[in-house]
Amino acid sequence: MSDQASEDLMRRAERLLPGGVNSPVRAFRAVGGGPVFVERALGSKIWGADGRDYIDYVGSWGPAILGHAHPKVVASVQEAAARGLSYGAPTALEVRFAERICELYPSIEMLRCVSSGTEATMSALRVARGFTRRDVIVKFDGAYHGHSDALLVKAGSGAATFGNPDSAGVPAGVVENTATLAYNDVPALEALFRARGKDIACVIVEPVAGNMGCVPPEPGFLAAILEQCRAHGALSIFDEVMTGSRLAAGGAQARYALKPDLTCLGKVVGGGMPLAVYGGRRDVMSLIAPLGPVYQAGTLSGNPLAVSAGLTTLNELDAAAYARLEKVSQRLVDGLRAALEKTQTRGVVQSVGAMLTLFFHDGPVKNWNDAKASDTQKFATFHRGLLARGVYWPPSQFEAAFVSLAHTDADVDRTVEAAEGALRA
Ligand code: KE4
Repeated sequence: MSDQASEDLMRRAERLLPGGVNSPVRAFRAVGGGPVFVERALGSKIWGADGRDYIDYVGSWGPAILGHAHPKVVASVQEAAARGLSYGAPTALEVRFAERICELYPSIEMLRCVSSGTEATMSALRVARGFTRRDVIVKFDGAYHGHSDALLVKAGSGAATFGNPDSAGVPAGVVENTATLAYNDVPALEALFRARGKDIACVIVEPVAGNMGCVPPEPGFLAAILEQCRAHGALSIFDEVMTGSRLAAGGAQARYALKPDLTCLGKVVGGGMPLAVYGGRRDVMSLIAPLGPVYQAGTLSGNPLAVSAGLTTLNELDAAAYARLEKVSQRLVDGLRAALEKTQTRGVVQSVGAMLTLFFHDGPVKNWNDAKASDTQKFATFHRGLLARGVYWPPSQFEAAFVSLAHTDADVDRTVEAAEGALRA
């Protein structure tokens, strides 16, 4: 069923925006067909340019955990806007926000607000290199930490590989100190530290991977990262831009009872507005200007509207909210697994809390090598089938789907019915 209004908008957009979008994944290139141009959203729904509504599992890629346009969040932004949109000066709001984050994340003793997850991870890497006076950074294949140069490296194979740029415009010199390893591969991590431990500034990890699809950490994997970093004088960085305050009030680190040296947050903590955070050990964060020699700055950092949206969102996320998220997410996971079974489809559903992925793969998917063996054509057909049945699913096999507090049991049951139909197509 074509959405003529979106198609018309896409033709205009493509003349002026690369691929017609302001972020690549939105172009639907991985699933074919044109994107839905969204007119508005409320609760668990979005409305396309042609007026059709969809049950939404993108949720702005994670921020919309309360559901879209939550009245308290909207009101808080409106009230803040009436007092001025941005001052470029400190505010009491930012102090309250910082106090709230430190309450929720005991590993964060000091933090800095920025405007995107990319800025948060880029800045965390810089302060880790400044603190350790070392250059090598370690990431995992299939993980995405935003688009700063040092993190755009091609996936390796097997043992550690030192980065080949994974984007044009990134000089080899910028990524020569970026090592990549397979996610969940503790022996390879230990081998890299044996070989290069004294050169490693930090290890950055998605504590639950979401950017290769949802891949949980194997038991002991995250603890091994903290242990290796501690033993070799490197810093552990949990990139919780996606998992933070989604998997628990205190993020994946609370769920797995771990304390990284640095943490990056975004998405949920900004409630849908441009707000992200990096923070952690006081002795590390004290190196950030104007206190210390590591420079980082931002015109709109800690913007009062964004902080209002973030604070209001966090205030809604109490224990009952997380219990509900777990319950509704499990209903969806169980329903999708049943649909795979009923339609005798080769697939696996992997989830942690309110983030999940249906892989067209026998499973388990434990790393990027596993994930990229998924049947992406089958995923594309599945995605189009869901869309035609009124369900808006992340337009890539290598993304996580997000459940919000606004998703009802009826939404989930309708989604499972649509999935069964799409799987039979
Ligand atoms: P932003 O710069 O897009 O705010 O955050 C980058 C980032 C950092 N760390 C993690 C774990 C992330 O998931 C992200 C961004 N996530 C993607 C979705 N996979 C954002 C969607 C997009 O790129 O349009």
